Amino acid sequence: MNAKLRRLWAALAGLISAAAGFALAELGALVVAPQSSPLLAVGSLIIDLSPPAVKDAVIALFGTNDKVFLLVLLGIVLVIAAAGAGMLEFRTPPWGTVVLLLLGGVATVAVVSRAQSSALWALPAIIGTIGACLLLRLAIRRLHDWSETAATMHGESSEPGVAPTRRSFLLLLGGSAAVAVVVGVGARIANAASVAVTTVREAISLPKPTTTAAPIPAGSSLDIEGLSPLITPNDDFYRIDTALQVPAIDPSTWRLRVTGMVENELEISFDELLALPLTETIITLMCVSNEVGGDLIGNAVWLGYPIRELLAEAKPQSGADMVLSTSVDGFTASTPLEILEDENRNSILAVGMNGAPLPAEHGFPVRMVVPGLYGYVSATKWVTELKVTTFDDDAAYWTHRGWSEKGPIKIGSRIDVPSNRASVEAGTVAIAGVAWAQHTGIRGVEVRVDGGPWEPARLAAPISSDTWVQWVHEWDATPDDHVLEARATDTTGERQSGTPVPVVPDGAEGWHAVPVTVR
Ligand SMILES: Nc1nc2c(c(=O)[nH]1)N[C@H]1C(S)=C(S)[C@@H](COP(=O)(O)O)O[C@H]1N2
Ligand SMILES: [Mo]
Repeated sequence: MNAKLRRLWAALAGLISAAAGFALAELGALVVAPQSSPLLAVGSLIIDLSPPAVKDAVIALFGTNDKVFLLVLLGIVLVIAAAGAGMLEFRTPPWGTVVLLLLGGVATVAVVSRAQSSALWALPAIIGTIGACLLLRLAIRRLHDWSETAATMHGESSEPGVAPTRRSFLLLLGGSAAVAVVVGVGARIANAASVAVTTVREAISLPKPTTTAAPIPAGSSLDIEGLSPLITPNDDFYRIDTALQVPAIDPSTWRLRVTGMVENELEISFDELLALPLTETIITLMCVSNEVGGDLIGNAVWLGYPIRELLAEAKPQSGADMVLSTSVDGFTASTPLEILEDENRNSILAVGMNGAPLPAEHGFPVRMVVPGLYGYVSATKWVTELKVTTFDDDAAYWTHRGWSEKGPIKIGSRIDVPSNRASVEAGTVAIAGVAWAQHTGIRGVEVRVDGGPWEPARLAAPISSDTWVQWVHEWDATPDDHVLEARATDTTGERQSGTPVPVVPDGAEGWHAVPVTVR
């Protein structure tokens, strides 16, 4: 192998390593945040940093193609730098690696300097940089092996000793290139799509509700530090789904179809849905997988259209007893038809959450919310179809996996303060938390210390039977280790059971017990 050929192979190794790094970063951005992709971040940084004179000149020359020009220029610079890194690494290691590290450093700075970035956004660029450096070192080592065996064999590449070293270099390079192109392009397209949907979402202004939720009663929020807020902010709302990547749905292409055992199959677009009289309703959503004391529960103000109205228009046939809702990602939930048709239950197709369009991870543009049922049998996000059917004929995603086909939420309560294993000062200590019995309502909560007598807690004014309620109990704490427990009673008199039951197949049971130390 002559020197020129070696340099060429080394340059190619540099290029493919950089490409693999970018692909890895795009893949990371799929998980972290689409805006954390270094490719566009570097472009934006250059736009922001270039002096106005340069910008004007570029715009004068290329007009509206200025961005294209910039990206092409950036691409050329990157190709030269990456190829150079390969050649440097071959001749004077580790200088090629240093060049890649520098490029990665610039990309990382570009990402974290973007508007609204978080420190986490640096991760894709860092992972990509590490991947690129490792690949470059490995590839160059193999190139050395190949060129050394070739040299000892007097350059006879047909010699048996040369073939394996050559093959392992070419395989590494070819394999990495193929994976980088497939993964990189795929992930880039997905990231671009979700950035586009984010932009669309931010431009949406939701209509005012025709029916507003009754005002939240005074005194329903207790002012106790550490107690869960009555309304859970969107950013703190628990998220549970099977989606590896949050679906990116353009609302202008979104349709909901009502199908199956109905007189009138129907289809509705997002704009048509927004034009209907919308209802505002406060509902506490909860996951069946919530352990006793867990945080897979949240309360939000939802804006949406009553599902019963849509069903009334579709006219379910007699014999139907279930609605199988399907998400764009294939997830399904089975909800009793009777519950969705119930005049006294605000089951809605939600478009808004706490005054904003649904966040992408909570089902943008449209999801279901049903009071009183666990999310897995009712709260389909990114919903696209409601099939009226029967429990005999159809089963939902989690039913196939061993969970109960029906999932009414069980009565429960949680102690928020003092927190688990907290150390508190002796004297009056507020024991406070939340309790829920969705669509039935909470009558009371009791608290006990060290298995002693149950004492009634003070309930805050509830918003409605569909929401959780806050409670507090003033405890005269004496120095020692103690265990606090709480139990709730619903408005029918049913008391929360203390016998532990696991979450599978239809929700956990038991009292939340919190050990604390009083000093
Ligand atoms: N498309 C889709 N919708 C889904 C799920 C899912 O996996 N995919 N999970 C359900 C479950 S188990 C719960 S508890 C709720 C959670 O909703 P959240 O993530 O908005 O809190 O969504 C429900 N809707
Ligand atoms: Mo869930």
